Amino acid sequence: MTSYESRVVVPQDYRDWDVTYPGYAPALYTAEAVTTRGVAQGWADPESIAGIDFTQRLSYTGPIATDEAGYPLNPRGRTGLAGRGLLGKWGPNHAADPIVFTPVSRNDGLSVLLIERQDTGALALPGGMVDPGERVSATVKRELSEETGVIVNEEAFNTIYRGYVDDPRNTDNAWMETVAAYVIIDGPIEPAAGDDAAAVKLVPVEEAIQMRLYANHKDFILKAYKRAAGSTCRIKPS
Ligand code: RP5
Repeated sequence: MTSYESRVVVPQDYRDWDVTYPGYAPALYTAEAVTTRGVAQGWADPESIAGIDFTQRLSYTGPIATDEAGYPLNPRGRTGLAGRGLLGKWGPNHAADPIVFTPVSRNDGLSVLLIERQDTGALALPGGMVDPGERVSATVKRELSEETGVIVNEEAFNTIYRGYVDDPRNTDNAWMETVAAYVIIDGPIEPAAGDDAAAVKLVPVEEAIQMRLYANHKDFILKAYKRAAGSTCRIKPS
């Protein structure tokens, strides 16, 4: 199997692990890049979970539940696919998402800085994975700089979300979690696409929330926008 298209459809009423779902037998899939390159480069766990103590792994959703065989269980329930898919870690995979607002010149509103992801083509926040041992606040700054060229001090960001991400790569045994943090830059800024970004776009927030965005990034933007709208705390572009 090479794609996620082999997910079985799980009816909403059967998502919860506490609900018995007789005959639930999802395909087991972990991308080869994870088990080869990922393990060699240190961003992926080995295929065997022996030696992983899930009580010692941080999840913003709470203690990590495991099945009879010891595999971590997605806190949102069944996804229709077992294994890690494209994700490196068994259980939570940690990311950080910078949300940059900047005034729209033609009116009083704010624009949000988005990237076009190279993997799916979807518009998304310029987020990325936390490197081993990296502080999440450093990841927020680094990912913004790598993907858009915009440089903002770590201290300028306001955290508005820590938790599960409704990412299309999530499986029964591996899922995305993030810290999303926003900043208002009193423009103008000149972002440029880099790293995983095929393009960068400044989109008026009012338009962005009508668009289809990657995962549940729209929820993070809305949450930050509500907070930002009442804020007078803006930084100058560097
Ligand atoms: C999403 O995947 C996170 O919210 C973050 O934006 C992103 C991190 O993964 P990569 O962009 O590094 O693939 O779940």
